[in-house]
Amino acid sequence: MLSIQLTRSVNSGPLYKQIYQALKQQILEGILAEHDQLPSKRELADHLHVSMNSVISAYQQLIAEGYVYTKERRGYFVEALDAFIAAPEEEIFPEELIEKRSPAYQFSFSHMNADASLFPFRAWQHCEQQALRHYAASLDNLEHPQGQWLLREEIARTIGRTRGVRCRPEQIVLGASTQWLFDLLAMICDKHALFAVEHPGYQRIYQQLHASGRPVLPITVDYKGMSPQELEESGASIAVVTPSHQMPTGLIMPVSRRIQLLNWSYKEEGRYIVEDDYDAEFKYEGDPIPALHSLDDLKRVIYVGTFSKSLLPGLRLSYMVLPPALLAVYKHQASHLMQTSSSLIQLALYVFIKSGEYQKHIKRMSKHYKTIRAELIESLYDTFGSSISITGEKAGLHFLMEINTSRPTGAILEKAKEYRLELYGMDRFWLKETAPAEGRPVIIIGFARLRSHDIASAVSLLYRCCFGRA
Ligand code: 76U
Repeated sequence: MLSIQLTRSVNSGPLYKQIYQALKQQILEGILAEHDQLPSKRELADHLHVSMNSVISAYQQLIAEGYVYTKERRGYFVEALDAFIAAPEEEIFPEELIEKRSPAYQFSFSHMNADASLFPFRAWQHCEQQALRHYAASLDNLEHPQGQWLLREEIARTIGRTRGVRCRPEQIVLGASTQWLFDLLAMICDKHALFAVEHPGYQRIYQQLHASGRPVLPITVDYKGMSPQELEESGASIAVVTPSHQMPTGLIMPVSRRIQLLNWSYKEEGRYIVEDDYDAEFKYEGDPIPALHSLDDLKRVIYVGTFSKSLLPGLRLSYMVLPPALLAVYKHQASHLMQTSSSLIQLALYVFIKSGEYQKHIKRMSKHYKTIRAELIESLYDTFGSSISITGEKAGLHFLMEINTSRPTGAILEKAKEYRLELYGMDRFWLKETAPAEGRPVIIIGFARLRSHDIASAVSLLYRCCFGRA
């Protein structure tokens, strides 16, 4: 008779599970050979002093998984299984794959944050409740591939009013990240079309487009934005730009360059400009500058927006506005792809915008970021004096700081790590293969998560990174 050890303690799990495990193990190890007959249910139950039900459940599970088969009126038999061709190895998980917890920074100058401590979570919760109360029934099926209609309608209204982007909800495609939307774009744009991206620029989009299998062309950003000459010579037909606040230089593209880029797109069929308007909600001096999309009468601009900066990166909600010609291609080639962002978040956001909470939040955050940014800049100049120059500070949640120090950027970033200061340099945005010329170090200063009372300490640490003992 089979040898099976059962443990009858609270923690050892149900008896049928133990019988099932033991038999499975013996089959896999070949202790029970193929076509061996197993004891009858009654025999095994008597032998193990367990109820028939425990044996029945164990046998049923083994049959369901295919370890055991039955023959009518003859009983239970071990299935014929191939032996594994590889011997089991001692389990060693590669050291480099073990996830380390990200360091606890003292202060953050990261450009990747928004300020969660000022987010109106109560109001958000209320909107989620409203969304559940009115739309819970719609959560039981897959939503439209482009996302919830109600939210698309609300976004179309909002960007019409705040960014001058005139579009219909039908043109909007929602997605869980800007990166994913670029994946979609790569799918629906002509296979031979080459993408041009800003250099320096946003690495993640560059890498994403690269992964779509075609060369991606980094085009120099001069003092007005992406160079139209270099773009024309590159042979690209889709140019990705950040006109409201160039990532990372912070430059606001003047209308002269906007017109030049639009004219570039009008010169040939199939040319498009992707306007990535990631942090346009925050503009500190004068009125907001309308999106490049608003100047485009020939429908060559694909507008991309995100709620990562205006609300929270953790919401994972972005969208793009497709010109009708590309929308037709999307419908034909990509609408089998399911929506990637959560319906519940979309519906909550719809209520959040509709009830006016969104605009209230943007207003409050603009005021807050404006103050933090002014205090930070003042503190930087007080501490560093004339050894720094700041650029790109007129909009968005970051600016650049060039430092007149002999210490290279790498050494500054190393020091920052040592002081648990989150800090990034321009190398992060370097897309061309040629190494950057060794000039003065330039670092990117994000201020979204800085608290007013931390500014002096954070700036003094930053000073030590640049000028303190090596
Ligand atoms: C986003 C640019 C240029 C879009 C961005 C960002 O997926 O909607 C930066 C880094 O949150 P998503 O992307 C928004 N376009 O810089 C946001 N930047 C990233 C998160 F902050 C990371 O990796 O340097």
